[in-house]
Amino acid sequence: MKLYYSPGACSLGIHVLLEEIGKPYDLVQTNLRVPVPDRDLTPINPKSKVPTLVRDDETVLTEFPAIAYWLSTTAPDAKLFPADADGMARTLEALDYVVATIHMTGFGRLFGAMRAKTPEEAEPLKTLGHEIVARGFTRADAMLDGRDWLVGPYTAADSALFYVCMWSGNFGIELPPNVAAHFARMKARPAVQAALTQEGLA
Ligand SMILES: N[C@@H](CCC(=O)N[C@@H](CS)C(=O)NCC(=O)O)C(=O)O
Repeated sequence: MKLYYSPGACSLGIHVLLEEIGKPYDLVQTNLRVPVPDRDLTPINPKSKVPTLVRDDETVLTEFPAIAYWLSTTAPDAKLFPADADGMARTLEALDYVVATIHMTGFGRLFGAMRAKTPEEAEPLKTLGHEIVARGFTRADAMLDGRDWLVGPYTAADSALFYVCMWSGNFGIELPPNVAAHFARMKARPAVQAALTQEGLA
C-alpha cells in the first residue's frame, strides 16, 4: 500500500488511520503547489488530490471517506468503524460532516481566500469560510459533549476532526472546549505522533 500525501493536508487523517492499523505501507510526498497538469500525482489520480491510496493490487482509491471505509473493513481489528449498522452509519455521518462541510465548504473558502488575487475577492470567502468552520466546530463540540470521541468509540471520524483542528491554528480559529480536548486526546495517540513525525510536523 502506498499513500500519496502532502504534509499537513487532509491526507494526514488517512496517514493517522494507517498508523492505527499498523500494517506496512509506503508514503509518497507530493507537492500540491505544482500546477495540476505537471503534478506527479496526476497520472496516478486524475483528480490530482490527496489522499490517494494505491493498494497492493495497484488499484487506486480516492476520497477520504471511501479510503477510511475501505481501510477499516480490510483491517477490522483496528475497529476504525463500529461493526453494527447504526454505528457504521453514525461514523460515516460524522466523517462526512467534517470532510464535506468543515473542510470542503468551510476551510475550502479560507484556502481560496489565500489564493485570491484581490482583497475584494478574498473578503467574502474569508467571512463565509470562518462562519461555516465556526458552525462546524460548534456542532462537533455538541457531539463531543460528555464523550471522548465523536460517535462514542474511537473511529475514523476522529482522525478527520483531527486534521481540521490542525488547520484551525493557521487561521487563528479558537477551538471550542470539547473540540480542544479532543484535539489534545488525538495528539496523545501514538499513531498521531508517528504520523506527525513522519510528515515533519511534530
Ligand atoms: N473530497 C476529497 C478532498 C481532497 C482534497 O481536497 N485534498 C486537497 C488537500 S487537503 C488537495 O489535494 N488539493 C489539491 C488541489 O485541489 O489541487 C477527499 O475527501 O479526499
